[in-house]
Amino acid sequence: MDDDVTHTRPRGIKRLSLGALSGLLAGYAAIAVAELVSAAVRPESGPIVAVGGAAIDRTPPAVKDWAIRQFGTNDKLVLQLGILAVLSLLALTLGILATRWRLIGSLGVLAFGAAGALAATGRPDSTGVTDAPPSAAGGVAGAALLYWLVGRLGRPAGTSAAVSEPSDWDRRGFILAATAAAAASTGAGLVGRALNGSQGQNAVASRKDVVIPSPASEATPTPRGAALRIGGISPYVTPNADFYRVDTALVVPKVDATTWKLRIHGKGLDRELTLSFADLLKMPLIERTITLTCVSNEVGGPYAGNARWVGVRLADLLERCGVRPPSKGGPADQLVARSVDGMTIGSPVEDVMDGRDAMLAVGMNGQPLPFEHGFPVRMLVPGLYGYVSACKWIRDIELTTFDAYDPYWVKRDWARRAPIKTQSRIDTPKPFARPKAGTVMVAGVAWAQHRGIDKVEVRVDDGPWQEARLAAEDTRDTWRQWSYEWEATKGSHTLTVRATDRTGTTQTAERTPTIPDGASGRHSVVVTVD
Ligand SMILES: Nc1nc2c(c(=O)[nH]1)N[C@H]1C(S)=C(S)[C@@H](COP(=O)(O)O)O[C@H]1N2
Ligand SMILES: [Mo]
Repeated sequence: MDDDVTHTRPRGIKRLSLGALSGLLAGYAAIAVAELVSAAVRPESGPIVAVGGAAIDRTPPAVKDWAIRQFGTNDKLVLQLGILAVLSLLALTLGILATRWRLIGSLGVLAFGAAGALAATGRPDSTGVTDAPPSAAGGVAGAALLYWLVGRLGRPAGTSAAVSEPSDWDRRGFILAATAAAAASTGAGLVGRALNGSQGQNAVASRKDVVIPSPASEATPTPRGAALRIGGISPYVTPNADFYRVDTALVVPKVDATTWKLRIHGKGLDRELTLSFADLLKMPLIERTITLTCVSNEVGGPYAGNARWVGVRLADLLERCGVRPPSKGGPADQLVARSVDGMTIGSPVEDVMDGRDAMLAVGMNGQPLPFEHGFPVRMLVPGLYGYVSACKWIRDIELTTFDAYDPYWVKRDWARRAPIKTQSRIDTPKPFARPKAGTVMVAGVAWAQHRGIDKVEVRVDDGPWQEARLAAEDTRDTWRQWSYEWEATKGSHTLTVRATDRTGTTQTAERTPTIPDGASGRHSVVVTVD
């Protein structure tokens, strides 16, 4: 009866390809609709960011370290592209499935929407079920589209077409539907993008308006001779644009300083405190040069930077609330900082109040904090690795105990307490460099924050340790440059460096991994002298 129709209906490879295409379009629509809906919720609730964030939360430290090593700060881009690739593959497969079992294909899309919604609500920064709608709506839109598009292809071969069925395969109809779906998705996606982008505009405007008052207590001027002029050495002060960035945020939080609030609460306070950004700027500000270091830094790695920060002394604020350190009978030994993106970072109350320049920083190298580095306010505690001290985009400080609460990284097997280990790095020559025989300048930086660096030594091959020349010390919270003039002879040589801190402890040769409390060992560079 409808013989001529059935045989124009796509079969075999052609049917599967059209199914795959439908799947891809459905996936695309799902993500675009989710993006659009996330603009009404918050950008972080979108499925790619949510699934990516969930993946970051669950990545074992070894894999995370590997990813950071392989891709550096591009690790997040690689992750998002990876998620897109996997999603495309899944969508394509579901599309092919749907050419045979239309409902099952669609339900598959719906299931991935549900998975995205689950990932979004399970993030540490999640505001709860309100984070579910973007992925859920995306899933529904994708499922419906797949059902509809595959419907255009007609019934699979081998099933009998009902007489009432309209024309089985309407080629032009399919092309029209597919094109319309692609166009609508692109539109939804672009509108979503634009809306999500504009949410950050208030934050950008608020940052432009920030004027940081001059500090009541200025940093010691950098002593002459603290910054050596040697090619290839890390500059004494790291420019903001070159400052390393380590965080779990797939989307850099854009916080509006005019609506930002910080709450200080918890155990042992006489009074809680809620501060606005303007309140903070009215307090006496301190300016300090502090070297920040990441616990994930491998021996010789790049995750250390030195900047001039301006902020409020954290101890002043805590004292205003009546907080006492454990040594003065205070009941709280852990200060937990929370960020707008749900990060939790725990520091010892004792360290924060022992007289060091722990601060809530608002300025970095003469500018308001860059968004990447925690605008409007971040914490810093000289001498502690960033993951136990340097909460960016901070919004809440809770006084508690180490027994009562494990913050984000501690839940992931990193140490509860982590003072920075004494380390030194050879910046020049670079590994596998080919310097000419004669005098070669070997130089780099050494750090042991809050203890200070007293000595740096260099060894060539298995020779004796030779004392390097140390640049002038700024403070014990800052790194120190060093240099050593090496009379290089032809051949392959290994240069090794070690530092001694002011407690008299020399950097150990024993190699430990970054987890749980920072890498130890000595940095070596192999060069061939021509
Ligand atoms: N909100 C938030 N703050 C954070 C982190 C994070 O992932 N989220 N990472 C911490 C870590 S591990 C380090 S080393 C420092 C890095 O600060 P930077 O990116 O400004 O160099 O930020 C800390 N503060
Ligand atoms: Mo870190």
